[in-house]
Amino acid sequence: MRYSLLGNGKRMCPILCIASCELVGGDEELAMPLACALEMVHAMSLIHDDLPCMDDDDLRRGKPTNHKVFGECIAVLAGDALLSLAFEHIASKTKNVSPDRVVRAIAELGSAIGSRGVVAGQVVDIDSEGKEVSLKTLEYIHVHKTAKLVEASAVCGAIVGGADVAGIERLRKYARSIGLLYQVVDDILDVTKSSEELGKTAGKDLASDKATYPKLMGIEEAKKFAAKLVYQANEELASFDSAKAAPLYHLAKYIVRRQN
Ligand code: GRG
Repeated sequence: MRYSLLGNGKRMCPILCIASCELVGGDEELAMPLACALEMVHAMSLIHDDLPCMDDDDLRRGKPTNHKVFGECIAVLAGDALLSLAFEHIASKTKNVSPDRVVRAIAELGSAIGSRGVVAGQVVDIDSEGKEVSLKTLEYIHVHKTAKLVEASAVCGAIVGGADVAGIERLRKYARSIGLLYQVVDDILDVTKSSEELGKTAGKDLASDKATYPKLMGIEEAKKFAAKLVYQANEELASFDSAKAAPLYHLAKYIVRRQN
């Protein structure tokens, strides 16, 4: 559990959760247990995603994957225990937030990662392997597999920070856009990085089986789509105080400009 949770991840979900809480006027401490829980859920999803029965990856963040170090059984159980600890941590460590808000945040997270959220995205992703995938299906996969947890991060932060319904919904849409943006940029980087490595114009991802945005719409259209998602995300922030929203503007910018 420690091996995967305390590694050198970007901590995007916790940062988003705390920034959303602060944007709506809450203190960092209100959102900290939630922020930690989000990282636990993220870590467990990576452990399970890397297993031989799923993506069968040997490396994560430049280090051997959890099951390579501890074996498959312990990796499955470490993921299970992180998921369980996440909810225990929110319920037992959140302080100075009304029980109503804590329960709403728990419900939001539970629904975001379950059979209508992250798990649904993973099911469709696995089911699509080796098949021709439409743009609509690709978007379904990423909106669920990746963006749902990002969305829950912003929404949970906003709930414990005391946001009203309109504020929560704006942050939900902002987060959905940056969650999808993350994947579009990932797909673009796969192409551009492998092009650099191979010294040719078509990178390995264009040739591989995996459906990606550049493969389905072309690299230039994928870049335009990324720019549109940044614009949509920023539009949702427009009604908030711009100084308070600065971390969230920067987060969108960071995602679109990242190089790895
Ligand atoms: C969540 C209940 C539950 C089950 C998990 C295995 C699975 C079901 C879902 C897969 C989810 C998954 C791995 C989505 C991809 C998310 C994503 C963008 C990963 C990449 O994360 P990085 O590299 O993470 O940005 P770090 O933390 O290294 O910065």
